[in-house]
Amino acid sequence: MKKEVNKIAKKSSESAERNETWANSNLLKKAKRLVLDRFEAQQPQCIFGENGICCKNCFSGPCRIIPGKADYGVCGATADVIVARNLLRHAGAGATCHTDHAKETVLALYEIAEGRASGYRIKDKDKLLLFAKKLGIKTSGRPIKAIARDLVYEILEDFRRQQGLFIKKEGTYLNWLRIRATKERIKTWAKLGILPVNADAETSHILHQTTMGCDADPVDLLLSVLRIGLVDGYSGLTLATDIQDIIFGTPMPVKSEANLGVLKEDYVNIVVHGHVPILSEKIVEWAKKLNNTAKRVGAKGINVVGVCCTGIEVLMRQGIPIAGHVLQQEMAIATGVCDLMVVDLQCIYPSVANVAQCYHTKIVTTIDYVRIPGAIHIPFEVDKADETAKKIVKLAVDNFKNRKKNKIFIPKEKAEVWAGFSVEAIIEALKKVNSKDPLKPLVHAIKSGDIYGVVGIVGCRNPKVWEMKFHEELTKLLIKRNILVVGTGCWAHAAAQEGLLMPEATEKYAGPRLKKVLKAVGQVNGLPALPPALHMGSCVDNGRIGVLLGMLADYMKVPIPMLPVSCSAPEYMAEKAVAIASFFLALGLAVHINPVPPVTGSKLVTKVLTKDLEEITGGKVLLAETPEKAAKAIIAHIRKKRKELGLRV
Ligand code: BF8
Repeated sequence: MKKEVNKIAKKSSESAERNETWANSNLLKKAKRLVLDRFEAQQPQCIFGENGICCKNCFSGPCRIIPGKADYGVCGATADVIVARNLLRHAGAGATCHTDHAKETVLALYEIAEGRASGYRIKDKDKLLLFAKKLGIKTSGRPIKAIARDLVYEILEDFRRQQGLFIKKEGTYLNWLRIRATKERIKTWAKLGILPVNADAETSHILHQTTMGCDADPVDLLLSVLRIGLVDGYSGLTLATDIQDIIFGTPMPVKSEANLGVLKEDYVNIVVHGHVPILSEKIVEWAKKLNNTAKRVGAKGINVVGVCCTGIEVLMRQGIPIAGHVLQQEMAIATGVCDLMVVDLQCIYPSVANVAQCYHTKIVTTIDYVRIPGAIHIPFEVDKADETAKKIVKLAVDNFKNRKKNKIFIPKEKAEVWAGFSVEAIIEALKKVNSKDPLKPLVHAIKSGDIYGVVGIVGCRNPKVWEMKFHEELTKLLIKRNILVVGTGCWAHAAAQEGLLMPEATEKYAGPRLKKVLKAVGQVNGLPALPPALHMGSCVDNGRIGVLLGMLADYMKVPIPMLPVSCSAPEYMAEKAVAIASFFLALGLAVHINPVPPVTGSKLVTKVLTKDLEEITGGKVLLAETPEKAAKAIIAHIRKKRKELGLRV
């Protein structure tokens, strides 16, 4: 075993020197390789866990399935049951991250509507009115805040509706799904009996369903995975994005920079990290207001940069530079110039507080249920947003003097990034080509094969596969084959750092036909070309991908599963990614997932996900462990779809 660990350690340290784009070897040498070292210390990882055949749901266990020796857990659960139950729990946990996020944003809108959150306004009134009308709320002649309050009531119904929950009632399901999903998909989900009724009840229900002695039917458990996917898709992702757009504005294309090189030695550096823009938007605002205060302590000003999805939120709407993806969060501290890292929720390594102890960095937690020993906790509430943000920014300024000069090393790497490609931004860009019928040129390009297909690449960066540069290589392979890539989350950090999210990348990497389209659309929009990979936002912005696909399907008058499109989460790590993948599978997409998800311990679950599901929702899981194999599988799927639609292959 020791030999094996050494082999992996050697392989990874060689890779660390190879992959300089984000893992600067000098920085890693100085900081002892952080997450990569901890990953190596965990080798070899548990094979039962990797195959999904470990059950810890009761205390007769933990049980694990050893084919031919122990085919059943103590209670008699088979590998199929254990794998399906585990998958459902992962999806449920992931969905709660997004539904909590969405609900807190909705409650912030409520406080704004009630006049108790004076630091915020409703920026996208048109979007608010659009959804209000769709939900049958009277809008004409009413103050915007009154309409917002009624909208919140309708949304909260999706978190408290009881009717139809246990006694089936036809036509009772999530309001947000009703107004955001296509009619065809709703019909399909209704037939399958998976339309969710109440987001919170559904996610708590699956804890019960998967407990010892409840559901022992793997197929039924997998149907629940799809239901949770819909909870995630509509009461999590799409809802969070829509309400954030209402409060902070719908993103439009914006240029900025990406990678650790965005940190500046002579500025007070504040890193915003986590997922929720409610806090980070205020930090950005107060950093501007207190810029002169920073000058009084000898800095040139205040430099706010982002990590993970909070970083992306403020990039999308404010053009704030992004310092890095999930694996770079500690590296930002190890530069020695991070004066303060303020975090909200999700994907925050507890280790940031340990790393900060080696430097002068202050870590500030802000959410009641996200605490880290060693961090300063400053509770953030929307009604006191301004005073809290001001306090946090001042703390950073005061800490500038504590820098340890001999510990400073900022990697030079950084790249230009274009972000802000919301669905509305894409439509606006297309309107410059055809103002009356903006989707027409896009659909025409898809039909003619100039755009061979559209692929969403999403999700995390995973230390298991980081040396492959899976995100970057897969993106390059697809755009070379004239496939337009859209994406979100840590993919966007990786793609940006590789220089794939800027107009110049089109000339360098796109296939000739895609290049022609992107240049044409870019040039009427004042750019040499649109980037070949469009940054659609943070992980919750995967809802934008769902909306875009729905619009394309409606325009082409075909169900979503018939579109020449696909998705990939090539380095997924978080349970949230399982929930997102479940949403995409319910939408009817072929979803490439890597590393291989913990389902291979069950032949039945693996078969349902990779084959049978295609007959059920139209979706299926694609397994491929290298960028080349993934590109091949995705392109084959798109070719099949084009053939079925009678398009050129
Ligand atoms: O929600 S992509 S590592 S940062 S989970 Fe986390 Fe994964 Fe990054 Fe944002 Ni998404």
